[in-house]
Amino acid sequence: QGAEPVLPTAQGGDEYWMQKALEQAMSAVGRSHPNPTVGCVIVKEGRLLASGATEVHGGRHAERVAIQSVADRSQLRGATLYVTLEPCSHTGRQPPCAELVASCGFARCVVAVGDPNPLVAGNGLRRLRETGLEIQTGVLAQEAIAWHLPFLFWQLAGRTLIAAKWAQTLDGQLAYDDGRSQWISGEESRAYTHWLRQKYDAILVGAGTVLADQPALTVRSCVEPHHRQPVRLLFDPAARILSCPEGVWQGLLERTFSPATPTVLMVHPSALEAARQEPRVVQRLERVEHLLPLLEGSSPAATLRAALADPALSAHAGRPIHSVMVEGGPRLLSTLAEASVFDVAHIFTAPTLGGGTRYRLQFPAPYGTGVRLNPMAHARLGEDLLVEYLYPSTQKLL
Ligand code: AOF
Ligand code: ZN
Repeated sequence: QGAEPVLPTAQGGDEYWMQKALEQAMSAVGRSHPNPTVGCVIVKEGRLLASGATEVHGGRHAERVAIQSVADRSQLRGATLYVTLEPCSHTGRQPPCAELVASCGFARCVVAVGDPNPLVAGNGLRRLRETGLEIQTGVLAQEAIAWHLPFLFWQLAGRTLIAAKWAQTLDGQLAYDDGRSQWISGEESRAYTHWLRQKYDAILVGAGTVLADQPALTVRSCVEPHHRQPVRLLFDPAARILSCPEGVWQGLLERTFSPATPTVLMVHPSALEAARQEPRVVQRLERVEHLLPLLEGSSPAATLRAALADPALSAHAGRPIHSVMVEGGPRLLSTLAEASVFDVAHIFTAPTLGGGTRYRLQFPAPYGTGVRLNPMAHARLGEDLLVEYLYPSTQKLL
C-alpha cells in the first residue's frame, strides 16, 4: 500500500479511486452471486486506507469488509469512501451498509451507480445525505454499469440477461475459412474470456460448436483467482449432439460433460424421440444427467427465452440462472442476433485480416439498416481490443 501514489481526492482522483474500487470488485468475480460483487476503497489524504469486496452470498458487503479492516476506527474520520454500487439501506442477510457508513465520520462518499433493488432504490443515498455527508454519484458510471450489469438487469428487467461473446478478425470473421478459430484472438484475450465466464451463471453454445470443438467451457488459465464454474448449456433443438461419431462422443464425455460443473442438454422432445431410434443414443442418454426439453414450434429465439425462464433449468443447474453468456458459434450467434435476443455483447477484435467468407455473422439487416450498439467499456488485451456494448433495449432500462 505504501507504493500507492498520492493523488488529490477531488475530481480526477475520484476516477482513479473508483477504478481501484472496480478492480477490487473484479478480483472477487463470481464469488457473491446472486448478490452483486461490489468493490469499495477508503482513501484519506490521497492514500489508500482500506479496501474490500462483497463476500460469498450471505456474507459481508464490500463497505463492511473495508471498514472493518481498519483496526483504529478514528482513522476513518474525514476519509472518503468509494463504492461501485449505492450502499444498501435494508436489513437482508446483512445489516444496512448506509447505517454503518453514516456512523464512521467520513467526509465524502463517492458512488458509481444506484442500486435498483426496490429495497434500496435511492434510500441508501438519502440516508447518507441526511447525515450531512457530501455525496457524489456517477463517477465511472458506465464502467460500473458494465460491471454490475447481470445484477442491474435482473433487478430492472426481471429476466435472465443474455450476453453475446465472440472474437473476430478486423473483417469480421469468427473463424478462418479452414475452420480454425482458436488462434484468432491472442493469449490475453483467451485468459480474459476464462475470467469473464465466472461473471455469468451459465455459458451457452450451439450444437455446431459442440460437435466441432467438444469445448470444456470451464474457467481455467486466468490470472485472477477464480471462484466458480459457470453451468454449461448446450442448445441443440434438433438433437444432433447425441448422434455424433463415437470419437466425438468420447471427447464430449471427457470435456463438455466433465464433472467440473453441470452440463444441461437442451433439445426438442420430438427430435429426441427420433434420435432414440438409434440404440447408441439410448445408451448415451444414460450419461446425460441434465436434459431440458425445449418448447416446440417457436423460433429459436423464443425457444431460448422460454428455456431460460423455465424453473427446471435452475433445478438442473443447482443455482438461479440470472445471466447467460452465449459463446457461439457463428450460426447460433447469427440466429440470435437477427432476433435481437442479446442484451449486451463482449466483442474481441484481433488485428488480423481473415479474408474468408464462411464463418461470420450473417443475417438480414432489420429494415435494411443495422442496429447501433452503445459502447460501455473497453480494454486493450495484448494486441486485441475488447469492447463491451449495450443493446439499445438494455440502454433504455438503465
Ligand atoms: C451493498 N454492498 O457489497 C452489496 C450490496 O441479503 P443481503 O443483506 O446480502 O443483501 C443483498 C442486497 O444488497 C442485493 O440484492 C443488493 O441490493 C445489495 N448488494 N449492497 O451495499 C454490497 N453486494
Ligand atoms: Zn450493503
